[in-house]
Amino acid sequence: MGTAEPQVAADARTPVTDGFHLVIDALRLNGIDTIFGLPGIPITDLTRKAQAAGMRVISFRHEQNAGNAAAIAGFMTQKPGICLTVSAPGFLNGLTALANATTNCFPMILISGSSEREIVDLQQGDYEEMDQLAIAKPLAKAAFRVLHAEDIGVGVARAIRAAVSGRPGGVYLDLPAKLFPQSIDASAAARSLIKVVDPAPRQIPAPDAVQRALELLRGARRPLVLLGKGAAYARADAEIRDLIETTGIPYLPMSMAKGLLPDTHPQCASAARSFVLPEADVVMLVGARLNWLLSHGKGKTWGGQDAKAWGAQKFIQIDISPQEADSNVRIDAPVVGDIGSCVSALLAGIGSGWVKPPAEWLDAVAERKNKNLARMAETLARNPAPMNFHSALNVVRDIIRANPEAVLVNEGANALDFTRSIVDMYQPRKRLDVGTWGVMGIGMGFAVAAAVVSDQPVIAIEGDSAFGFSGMEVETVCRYNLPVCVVIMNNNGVYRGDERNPTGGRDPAPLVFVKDARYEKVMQAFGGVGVYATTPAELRRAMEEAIRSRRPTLINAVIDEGAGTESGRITSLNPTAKKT
Ligand code: ADP
Ligand code: TPW
Ligand code: MG
Repeated sequence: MGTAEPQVAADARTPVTDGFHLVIDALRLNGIDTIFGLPGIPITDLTRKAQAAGMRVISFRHEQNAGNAAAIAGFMTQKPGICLTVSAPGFLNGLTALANATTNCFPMILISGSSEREIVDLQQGDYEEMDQLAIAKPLAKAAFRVLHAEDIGVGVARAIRAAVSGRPGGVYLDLPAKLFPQSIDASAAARSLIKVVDPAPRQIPAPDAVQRALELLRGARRPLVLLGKGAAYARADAEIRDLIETTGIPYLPMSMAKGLLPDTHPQCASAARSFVLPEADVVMLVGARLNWLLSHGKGKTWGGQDAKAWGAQKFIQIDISPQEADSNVRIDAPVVGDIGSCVSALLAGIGSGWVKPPAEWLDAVAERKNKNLARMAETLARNPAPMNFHSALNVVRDIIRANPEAVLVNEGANALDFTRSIVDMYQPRKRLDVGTWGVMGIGMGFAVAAAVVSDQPVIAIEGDSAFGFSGMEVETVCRYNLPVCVVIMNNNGVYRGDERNPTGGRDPAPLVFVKDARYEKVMQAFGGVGVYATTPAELRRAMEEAIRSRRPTLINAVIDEGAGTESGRITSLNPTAKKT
């Protein structure tokens, strides 16, 4: 496909360049140095030329994993992650990740090659024909198409701004095949490029909104702060810590906000979650939405009489999106702005005369927390045979404590919920998981991106079902020799592995897999290290060695097939769940 190198025009005096080089130049000019993708017509040469130009090009085995990698790279760096795919089927494979990125407020740009417009629009049956722009629009924060080489600079600039400004999200950029070989005068091309100035402008909150929030906080008897992944994304780590410690208010981190302050912080109320949510009188949300993960701010979780009833709380919500407030319950004090600016404004307004929350409240939280932590410690100390989630995750907990810089990727149901509650995080943006949708399949894409972006060891704790969605990417892990240690919590199935076909017929039950599957051999097939572990001691040894060696490793941790519960901890969303 396409022309290879910048050419010289017929008169041999005017240097020209082409669409391929302009796309690469536009990205690099904006500090984007990595592409996650999968080659093929019409973007094969783009991947080659990007690598030749010094970009990192990480080629995957399926576009969904490249897309998930781009999305989480965006979350980790505040720069849009780039996913590059071919037309129709490749584009569609990447689209799930794009939609997931938009849902989670992760900045990414899906760039897909597309077929010939004239043929697509007349539906004449082009190679991989599809009206990709129209299909992407409802799933993306924004979608653009570039038809002329001189517009590539504008197209890339718009895509970057759309992805990272305001509430971040997924952006689609459609690049038709014909664009790439278009030649253009090199000096005109250089002038057409845009280095985006201030792509994610600060948004300073209104002073009266800050005052309103402070008044509510001052009057609270039982205040609580909820930190969400928006707070983790914002990189206002020092300000957030300052706010929490200055006010003395207990806080709860949402899953991907774990580690924003160490989970072992004395004010962390995670172990008393079911106590603090209904008991709190003023709740301040910092980059967290009152969606299903917080029971929509109402119902019994929040002290309401039944599932629909509101509790008695008053809410403060810090968010960059002015439309977020009142989405589920009344927000008494919305503070609209970027989290860094909002938290700084709150801190400035607090001044020196701040009175910490009543001892009664802090003592009650501490008492509940200590009781639950003691109970958890007892459970973790047990060493049952076969190994269960607790005894396996007790090892992971120790490993992360000893290696707090490691990135933890996590998906599954029980494998997710138990890891979230058992494994403490100590540093911001180190826990990457299924996010707002609870989507399976993020595992290997996130793990590859985390290793590429951070160069830190990555530990992926995967349900055996969850792993299956992206498992082929262990080849990618091996090919790029990434320090990724995958631990499969292998309980022979979705939620558990002990179901039977009630008819006694020849087919297995829908939730179970091949018994005693040897997942570690998948990693061995590509030259990585595979370990079969049936005890916590074996698991510990293998994980320590993986961290030490930085070699691609997959540990098949064999878990009691009857240990899990249906849907993990979200049985409330599954009222017909099989009781176990
Ligand atoms: P969680 O799942 O952890 O509760 P959500 O994804 O539901 O978190 O919420 C994240 C929120 O953070 C979104 O409403 C988003 O608009 C907001 N957000 C993202 N980045 C920023 C930022 N820099 N400043 C303020 N709010 C932000
Ligand atoms: C894209 C539904 C939620 S959790 C899960 C599925 C299939 C797998 C649970 O089994 P696993 O974990 O991973 O073995 P464990 O420890 O409980 O045994 N398709 C998509 N997303 C979701 N969420 C599902 C299906 C689901
Ligand atoms: Mg399982």
